[in-house]
Amino acid sequence: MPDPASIFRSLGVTDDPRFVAPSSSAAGSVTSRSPATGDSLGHVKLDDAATYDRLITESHQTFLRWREVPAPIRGQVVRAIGEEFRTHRDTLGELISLEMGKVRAEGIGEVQETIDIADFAVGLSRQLHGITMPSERPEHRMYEQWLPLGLVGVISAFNFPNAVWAWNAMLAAVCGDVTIWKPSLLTPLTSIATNGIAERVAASMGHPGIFRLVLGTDDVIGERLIADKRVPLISATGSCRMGRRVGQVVASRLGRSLLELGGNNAVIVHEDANIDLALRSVLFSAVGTAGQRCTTTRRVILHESIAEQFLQRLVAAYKSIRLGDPLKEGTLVGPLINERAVESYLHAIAMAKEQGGKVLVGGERASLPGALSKGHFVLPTLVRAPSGNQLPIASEETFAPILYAFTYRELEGAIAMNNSVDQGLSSAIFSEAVRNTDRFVSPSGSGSDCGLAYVNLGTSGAEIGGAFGGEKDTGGGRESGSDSWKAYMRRQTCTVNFGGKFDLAQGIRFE
Ligand code: UN1
Repeated sequence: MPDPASIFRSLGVTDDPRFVAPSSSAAGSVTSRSPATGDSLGHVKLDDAATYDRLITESHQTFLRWREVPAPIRGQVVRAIGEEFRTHRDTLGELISLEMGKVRAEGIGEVQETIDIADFAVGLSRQLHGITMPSERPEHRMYEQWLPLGLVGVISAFNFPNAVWAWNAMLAAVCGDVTIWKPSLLTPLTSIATNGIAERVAASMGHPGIFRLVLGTDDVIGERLIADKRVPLISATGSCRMGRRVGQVVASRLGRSLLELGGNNAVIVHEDANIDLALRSVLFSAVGTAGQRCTTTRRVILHESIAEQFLQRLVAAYKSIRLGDPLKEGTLVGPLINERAVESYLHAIAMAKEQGGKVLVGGERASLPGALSKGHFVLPTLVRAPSGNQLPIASEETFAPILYAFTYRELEGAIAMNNSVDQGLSSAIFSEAVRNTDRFVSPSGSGSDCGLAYVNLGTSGAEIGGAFGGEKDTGGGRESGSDSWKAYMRRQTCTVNFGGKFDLAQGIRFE
């Protein structure tokens, strides 16, 4: 097993006093464990309230300096950070794989996503443009400008311990903001490495303190951060339950929140679909990252004419999945993050059976030999809903590789099923006919009600260029590409009178 201390050394991140080697112990710390073996990877000392407070005060001072740096120059700092992630992509990807449990290729893919958003942010640093509009008064001019916002609090989950920070932090940096990152305590080593790389590069270019990491519990740090008026934006990625809390607290202080919460994503496979394509796509979307993406396919809605054939082939594919050590070449599915996740998986399967669902493949904990015997492995599972499609457990998001299969006769019914859950993140349709695919993404909005809609692709694996996020209980926020950067800036409408005459809008006379 690679050793985190030597990974930190090769990444040039050796100065975080919060990291304690696995062989030592430290009071007030949490232990990071490999989900594949249960072994300790090291301990992390948690920050307390006083440290948090000092960090926010310092960060405000940093912000006052950083916002004076012209945006394209800020972009050069982000460019250098992106280059450093490029250099260390594979090593950092392996650390993600080690600590979070996703397979090596996906760990590396996650760092690639960080590199991509850094590139995007560099371009953006010369394009943070506002519009101009004509004034109704002579010799007046109106325009909008976008200004740095301040401190941006980023709360992230264990499943994307590197890229979700980058979606926020790379944009925030070019926008002139300082990022305060509170990562999941299930993946603290990845966050120390990630933030450490960015901070080291920025500091070497004369800009220390733009990227701050605060490690602590929800009680001590999370609650303080979301209630803190000095932090105008909280961007939170995680469960709907967490997002509700964040949304309420931030709204009560009239702050701004950007919420990217749970998904319950469906794929519709129509009778005229390219079945080979649909099978491969559904398989990756449903079992990739062991079902622990917010974009994981959790429901497959099959046209009744192809359902039997599709399920048979899917069962065969599930049986051939190589489950095991995420760092080993050829493994397709690694472990779940911890024992609690295994319990949720087992609970959902028990509920599905009770509700009349039929487990077609999987449905139990996987026992692997040797060092992996203490890992949190489960079998990827396919459950067929009873006829009539009543399977209430399928409306819940269980963060595990469980796919529920439903059938339909008319496309309208399939779209209604797609939209029938509380969450609205990702969705997909497979069909070779534009009549069906464009019905799914109809400009009237009567198709998929999700923030992401795919045609002939699975529900996961978004590119960074688009705005990422969803509707309903998914929280409505948009991160990453397109114009998501606007969330990290404040808008100012400027009206200039260059004529020197007193002239009121709306034709009001005030003589
Ligand atoms: C998440 O699971 O929180 O679209 C993010 C995807 C990835 C991002 C997932 N690009 O699957």
